[in-house]
Amino acid sequence: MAADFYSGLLDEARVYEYALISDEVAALAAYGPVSVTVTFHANGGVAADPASKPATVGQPYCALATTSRTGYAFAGWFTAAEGGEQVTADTVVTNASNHTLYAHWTALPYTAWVKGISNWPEGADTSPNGDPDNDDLPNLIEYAFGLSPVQSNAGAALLSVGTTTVQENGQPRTRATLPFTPATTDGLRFFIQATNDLLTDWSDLAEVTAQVAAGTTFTFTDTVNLDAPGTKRFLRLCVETNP
Ligand SMILES: [Ca+2]
Ligand SMILES: [Ca+2]
Repeated sequence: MAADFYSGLLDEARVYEYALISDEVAALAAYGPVSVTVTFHANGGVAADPASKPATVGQPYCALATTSRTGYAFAGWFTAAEGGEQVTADTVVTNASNHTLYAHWTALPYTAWVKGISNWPEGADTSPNGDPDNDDLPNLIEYAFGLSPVQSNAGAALLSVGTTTVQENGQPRTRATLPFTPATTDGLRFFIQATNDLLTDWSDLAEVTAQVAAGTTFTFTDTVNLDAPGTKRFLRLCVETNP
């Protein structure tokens, strides 16, 4: 009646759930490998790949599923949708029942800001490019400059193009400047884009993320001299979330 004894041990394992001690795991393994199905619950993320996999009690989980979620950083697989124990590829399987692992997520700074605004209108587009207050400032710009995404800031002077004189080969040269003062740099990247005539596409001129600090005016100085007759230059600031 070895088969009865075997199933009896399995029942005992179910009672213990996650709390099998190593001796018990070894005892189970001694009667042959116990296979379970591990299901991956993305918990708000895109469907896990794979959706499930077999695992063996007493052995490590090995490769776990992948998933992702816009605006969030993956924080790992856990034994519960909230809280629970973290499971990694090296974690030894002690749950002798089929079970589910849940993705946990950490909100990225922009997402945390969105969640912190309590009075979004019903159905408002809270994405970085959304503009529910119709002030022509995308939500991401409102975040970067400390404005309200639900209250119009139309006409706010966030950028002011100017000029400065630089010395080049001992000669004074006039160049365009673009000063701006972000309220935060948390989770953001800042680029300067330029075009000579507005007819061609804007192109990235410089990434200035490392030089920009919250609450401090950063002045970008262009690379093109404006002294030659007919020279035109257009600069703009581009803000992106930092994945
Ligand atoms: Ca807006
Ligand atoms: Ca606004």
